[in-house]
Amino acid sequence: MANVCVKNLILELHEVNAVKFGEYKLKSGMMAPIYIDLRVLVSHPKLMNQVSSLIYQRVQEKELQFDSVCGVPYTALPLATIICSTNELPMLIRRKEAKDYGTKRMVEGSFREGDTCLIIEDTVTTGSSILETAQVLNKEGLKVNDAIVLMDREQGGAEMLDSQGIRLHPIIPLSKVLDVLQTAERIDAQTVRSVRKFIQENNTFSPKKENDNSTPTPKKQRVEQELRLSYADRAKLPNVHPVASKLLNIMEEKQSNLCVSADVTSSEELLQLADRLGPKICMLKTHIDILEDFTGNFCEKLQALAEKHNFLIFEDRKFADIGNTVKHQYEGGVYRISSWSHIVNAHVVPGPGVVKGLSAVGKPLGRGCLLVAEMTSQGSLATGEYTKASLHMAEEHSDFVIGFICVSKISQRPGFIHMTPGVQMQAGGDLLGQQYTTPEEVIYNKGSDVIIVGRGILEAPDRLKAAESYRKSGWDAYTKSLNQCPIGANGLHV
Ligand code: S5P
Repeated sequence: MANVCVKNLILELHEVNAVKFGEYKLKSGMMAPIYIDLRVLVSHPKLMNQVSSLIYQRVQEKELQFDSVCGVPYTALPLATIICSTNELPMLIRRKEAKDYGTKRMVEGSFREGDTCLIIEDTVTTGSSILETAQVLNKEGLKVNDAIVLMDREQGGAEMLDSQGIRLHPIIPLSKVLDVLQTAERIDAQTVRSVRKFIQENNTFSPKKENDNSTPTPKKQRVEQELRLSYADRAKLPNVHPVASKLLNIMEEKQSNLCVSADVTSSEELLQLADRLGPKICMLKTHIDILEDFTGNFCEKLQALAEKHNFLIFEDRKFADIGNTVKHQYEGGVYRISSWSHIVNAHVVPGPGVVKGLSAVGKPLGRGCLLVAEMTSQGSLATGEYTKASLHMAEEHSDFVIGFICVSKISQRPGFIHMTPGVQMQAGGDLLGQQYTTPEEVIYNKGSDVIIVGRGILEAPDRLKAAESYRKSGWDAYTKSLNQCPIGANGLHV
């Protein structure tokens, strides 16, 4: 195929309304000044050929190595077909119908375990459609190292995919579209400004610059806008820790991102609480050392309730000593925490030794650990550089660390879980420095995953009713943040 001029292609895409400007209402109700819909391409064979040719040019320029090609359904499917047919490349088709899981193959075509597959996509916003396709291919034993996309809305998709080990090769960045159309006087400066502003304000992933070890700065508005992957999708990611994956699946299944902080001092009361609130929660948090009547068989009973109601147990021990000491504290003593608690947490103040010590005990048992990256108490010193250090430590030990105790989302890795305490229905505090935020603020605005609620439930006249109302509030905030997604499940933008 002949070389394709990108500038002319942009003008033609604009002519056929594949790129439109105006006021477009997103599913969320939010208004957007641009609409990209490459589905119309199928009605313009010349353009189909040009786009396919451009994509293949990029494959050659980048000298990409792969065994087969897969287009993200549906828009990129015909593009992949043309490319593969013209250049005699083997193609794979990813099935989209979820109901076929388990009964039919999810990937059609011939391949061998360990083969590499190149993904082709028409438009990228968050990168979630490419990731979803990569996950399906991974499940079948295929590797995905590269993805080529025609249009990149430059809203963070490339960075998100990079964090999952997929290199994105965009052909036309949105800024180029704006430049070409403005130069050709198809759009005016005001339109360009408003699209740029919209794109900037709706970036879905904070890019980390090279040599920049800083914590990605949480956006002032909604941090949760960044990834918008569902708990279920995150559970399926290839490099997510099994405990994180289990938790994410429980959350999705029980429609609960509520962790109850069972800060009571009697074993009997704690067990009753676990049994009663069990159906409402994804996790139960304990402070085992505040029990006045602890006995060994308490833990067995608690474990049985965790099984019965399908929740995880998190002992909020906040280990903070040298590796050798925490190893003993975790494994031995009266409480034998590692034998019953799925998750523990640690302060990062001692340095990486604390994680290594805990990991030596917890990893062989399949346990997970949260790092205390921030605290909710007034005057907390866990801020700035300290928080950054915890992020770094988590990344270095992601075979044991599953996430953070934090005030808001601090990591872009979808495999890490953010858990936030200091939650009540009304913002405020207690007399000892605790600061409270609402479930909506924590999940929707701050981008956290799990709300940890103690006295908001424990001091309510009806604990079950209170737990249900926190569960609902946390879950509604989560579903609202998913629905805000300006990209549909099929990669389209309204
Ligand atoms: O920064 C933190 C970290 C934790 S784990 N702030 C907290 O409040 N916590 C714990 O969350 C705290 O130890 C307590 O068990 C729970 C909050 O309880 P509440 O009664 O204030 O909701």
